[in-house]
Amino acid sequence: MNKTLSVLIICYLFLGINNVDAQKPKEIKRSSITLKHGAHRLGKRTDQMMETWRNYGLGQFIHWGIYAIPGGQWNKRVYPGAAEWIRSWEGMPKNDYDALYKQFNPKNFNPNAWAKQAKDMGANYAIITTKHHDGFCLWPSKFSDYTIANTPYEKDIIGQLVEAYDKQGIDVYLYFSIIDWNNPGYRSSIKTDEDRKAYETFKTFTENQLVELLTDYPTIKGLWFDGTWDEAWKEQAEFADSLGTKLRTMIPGLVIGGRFRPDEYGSRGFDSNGDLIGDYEQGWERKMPNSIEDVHGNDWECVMTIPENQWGYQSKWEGHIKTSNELLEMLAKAIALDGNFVLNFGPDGQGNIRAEETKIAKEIGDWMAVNKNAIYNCGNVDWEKQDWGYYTKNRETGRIYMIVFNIPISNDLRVKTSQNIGLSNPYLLEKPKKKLIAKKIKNNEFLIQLEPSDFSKPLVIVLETIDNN
Ligand code: FHN
Repeated sequence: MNKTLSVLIICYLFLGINNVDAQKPKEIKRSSITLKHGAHRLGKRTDQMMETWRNYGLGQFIHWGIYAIPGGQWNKRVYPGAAEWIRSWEGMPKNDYDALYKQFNPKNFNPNAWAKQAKDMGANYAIITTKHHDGFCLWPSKFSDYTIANTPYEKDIIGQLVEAYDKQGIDVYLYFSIIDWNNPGYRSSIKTDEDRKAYETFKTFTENQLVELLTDYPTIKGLWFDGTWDEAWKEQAEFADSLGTKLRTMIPGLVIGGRFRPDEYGSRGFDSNGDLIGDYEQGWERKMPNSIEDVHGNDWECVMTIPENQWGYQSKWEGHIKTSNELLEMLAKAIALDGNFVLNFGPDGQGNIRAEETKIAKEIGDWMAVNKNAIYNCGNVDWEKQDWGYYTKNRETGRIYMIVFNIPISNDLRVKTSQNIGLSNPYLLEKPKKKLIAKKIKNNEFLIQLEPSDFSKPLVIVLETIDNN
């Protein structure tokens, strides 16, 4: 390493530039630092598995664990945070939480019904929590006693879910929290030699559990990592990198997002050069990009809750609860910006999916049944965005869709195509025989004229384009 580079790196570390926000690409010129554990690839993965991932469109997230038993409340007090974090609250005695598994016996758990509901909603993939930050394992891990095997329920939940979702043709991704409040070797930071020794045992445990998951559930398509923000984990660039390589050899094509491993300066998501680590950007949690520029040409996924911030079961949903139309708009936006959209479900301690979630799944599913062609296999169109909604384009056929959320009072929807691209025969996806008129008002500008109608769900208009170039 030359002198200038060392000085640069020292400034970099001292000024804390690499801590700005590990989940955001930094505006640093490419290749400013040579990294051993940074991005191993620039640009998107082009293999079949990743093509499949890119074309999923809609996914389902499931947060389930023993936190579903208190459901965000203890001793009649409501925990103000996300229900799956209740153990971290002063109002929740740790011993009480850690004994909850002895009651876990979800009599109504029906993996086939869950998978069918996801299928009917239109989900092509599902991300399922195997272990959240509390360390409780929904599979009978050989490396921990804090597992489903030691509950009154006993049976392997992950195994049943993988089987049921596989049967429905929904690809399964396993959520795994690196943070594990139950493991004695776990540390959030390493301050002493003793911590370091303990953390070494934790690393071995983590590796064992991950290898176990891929061995026991070989049909899964990827791992979804969480809880990687600890200082202790951010020091594990070399270990995490080699573990990632090992896991990828076990299941070729395995998809792992950008949250898993840090680079040698502790940057996660994006390395210290601003390049994406992993297969896709995982930072869009309960938020969405606004424009295609925001996603920097990377694959990405938005994970979204129905209430403001509840992933695990919270018996008392408070604040704004999103409607299916709001969620459909997020889905359309995600597709229009080349991403996937994943909607979270938090079943209760008995294994029931709550009525509000079932209603939303049904409403989304009803819309998807008619309009899925505008979602699956679709991505961005580089035409100027209009206020009525979002364009999407089928990556194979090139067919363009307009997903309309706002109809102007004139009932005319403006379409500005790219240079010398004309339009013919637009039609509503739900009524293909009913042709709409595309009135040309300028070279690349058209008004699609709708008839006044009741409008309670987003409309999809199919566009046929004519290339006059
Ligand atoms: O702390 C978790 C949270 O409980 C939830 O699992 C979400 C899902 O993306 N991830 C973490 C926060 O980033």
